[in-house]
Amino acid sequence: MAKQLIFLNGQTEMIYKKCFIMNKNILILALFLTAFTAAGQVKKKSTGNHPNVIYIMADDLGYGDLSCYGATKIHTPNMDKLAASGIRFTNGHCTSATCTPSRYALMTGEYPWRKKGTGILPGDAALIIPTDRTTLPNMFKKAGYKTAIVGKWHLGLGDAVAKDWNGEVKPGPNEVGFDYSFIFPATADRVPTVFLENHKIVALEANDPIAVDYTKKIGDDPTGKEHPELLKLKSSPGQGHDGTIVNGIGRIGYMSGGKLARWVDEEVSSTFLAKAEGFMEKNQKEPFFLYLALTEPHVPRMPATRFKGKSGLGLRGDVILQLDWTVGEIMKQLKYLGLDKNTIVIFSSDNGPVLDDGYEDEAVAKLNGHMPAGPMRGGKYSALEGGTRVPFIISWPGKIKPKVSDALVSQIDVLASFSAFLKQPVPAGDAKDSENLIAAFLGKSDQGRSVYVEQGGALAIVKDGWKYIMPNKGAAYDKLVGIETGNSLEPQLYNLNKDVGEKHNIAVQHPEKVKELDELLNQVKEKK
Ligand code: NG6
Ligand code: CA
Repeated sequence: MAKQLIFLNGQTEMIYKKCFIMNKNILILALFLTAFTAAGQVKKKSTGNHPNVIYIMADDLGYGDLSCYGATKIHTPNMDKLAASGIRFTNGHCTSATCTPSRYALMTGEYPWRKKGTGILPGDAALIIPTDRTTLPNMFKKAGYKTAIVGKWHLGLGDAVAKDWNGEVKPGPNEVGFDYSFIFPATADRVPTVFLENHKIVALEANDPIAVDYTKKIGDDPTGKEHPELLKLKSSPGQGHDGTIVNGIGRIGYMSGGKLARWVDEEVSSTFLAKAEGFMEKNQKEPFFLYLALTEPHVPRMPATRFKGKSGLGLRGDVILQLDWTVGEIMKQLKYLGLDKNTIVIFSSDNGPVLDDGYEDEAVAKLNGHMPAGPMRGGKYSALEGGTRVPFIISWPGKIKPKVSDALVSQIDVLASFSAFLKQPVPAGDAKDSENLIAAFLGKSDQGRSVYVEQGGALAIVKDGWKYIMPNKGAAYDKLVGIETGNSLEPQLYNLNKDVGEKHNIAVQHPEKVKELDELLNQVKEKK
């Protein structure tokens, strides 16, 4: 529909919306008549028992990055509105302090550290989600939902690293339960920098095939290493973002060909938005589950031109404004389609924040006192709270009473919670770490998990507010990214109820607690 006009300019957008509202009654009447003349083909809108569910995942957004979570140097009105209309969790978590493992847990309901090969994947990795097990999307599908992923995937594609990117690239999201997929394979800073729609690279020309390599340079494209003068965003020294240059940005890895198919970073976000809006519109008459995996504020931070310079905090702040705007557009689309009262929107982030993650984009220099992790210590890559405690918001207007909840909840619990809600039993052995927290998710209870394992470099376990980080080798401070990792050869014990900033390691004072939590962590690890 004409909704695509939204990207022309603000004025066109306004005009379009006014026309839409004026014509809405006529439209409703027409839809009503069409529905009843096409007897037998009438599809039911989602109902209270089967509301639509949109899960929006930000990439590397920290606990303190939104104004509804206390940020004062950046203003995120759309996120604030979402939080004010639903539950804002103060103790909401991803499982891991990086992307692939967190997303693995969201999809499978299983702690990622149980399985080898669930660390940050290169862009040519094979699919790591099993295709014969219960997943979040195939559970929704079984319950009669239309399912889609739009955005970042980062869980591998195909059966092997060596694959032909020019044919059907599978198995992937469609094989683990998504009816529709529009994705990029890994991260915005990794090749191949292309979109895939249901197995196929978008806009790939037969006479310009794509090849991808993570071991050596291929093709004639300049690399960031050989030609730093060609870069519009400089790579940070020593972080490896100096492979093939695409759109003036050096990437991790090398690619050749597919010139027309390569994305323009400034358009990635609006492309995902358009695809998400299209899916919502097309499936407005049946319940749908949409996993919208946005790329902000992951590197390379390169927003649409109209957001550049808007935050005053450099490009990292600018892409957070773009993220906020995008969420606002999703909410508007729900309203236009008349689905706002019947859609649960969940918003969270796949790991904590990082400033310098590979590019010299002034994230550090222009921070201006902003605290991406809020009061938490650590960030991305860290076993400290900043690694996994992230924004976590659930809204369902009319059904959920707005509030702030301190319940300990995790993305890993979405699968068991919604399978209980939709009465879709999970076969024994599947989703074994996922807990049914639907009462907490819908605001009927303040009781979350009592035990939870967090993954940075080290594993940590939280029980009733006590947190134990097991001894782990490795630097306590990652100099490249400027983040405390939580690694220490000594056991660490924190009382999060009194010390959310993990300032006081009280392991020496409480040896019995250390022992109890160490044993408990081992028990969880051994759970069959
Ligand atoms: C790291 C990259 C970082 C980022 C991250 C993945 C280096 C030195 N750093 O390995 O730039 O791409 O992987 O981020 O290569 S994540 O959010 O997808 O986990
Ligand atoms: Ca991430």
